[in-house]
Amino acid sequence: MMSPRLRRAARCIVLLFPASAAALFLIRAVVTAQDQGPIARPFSVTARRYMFEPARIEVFQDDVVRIDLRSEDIAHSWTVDDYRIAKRVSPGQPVTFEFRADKIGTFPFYCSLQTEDGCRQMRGQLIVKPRK
Ligand SMILES: [Cu+2]
Repeated sequence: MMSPRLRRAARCIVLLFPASAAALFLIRAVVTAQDQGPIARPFSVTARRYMFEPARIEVFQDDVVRIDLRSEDIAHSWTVDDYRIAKRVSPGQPVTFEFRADKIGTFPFYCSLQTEDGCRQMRGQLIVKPRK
């Protein structure tokens, strides 16, 4: 944010030098762009006997990944060891969480709950690609 005094000074400069109005506009546009930070990447993930939907999540490095996780039947978890994430979800109680995808690579996710043997089959991949 510009302080009132700075804004007054800027207006004064604009009156004296009209060409600087364009320059000020550009500077403000650049500052605004920097303020916006990383892009949030939302995903709705459904867990059910015995799969995740989607089973493949692709993002770019440093994206902020937001997972809206829900279960359609029993309690499951969405676990990614390499990112130290283990989120448990119960039916009717969706959970939302975020993390920064700071490591490049292909990371398996799975259900770590042992309530039912079938949960061992619940697998997917988090793919974090390098930014170009
Ligand atoms: Cu499970």
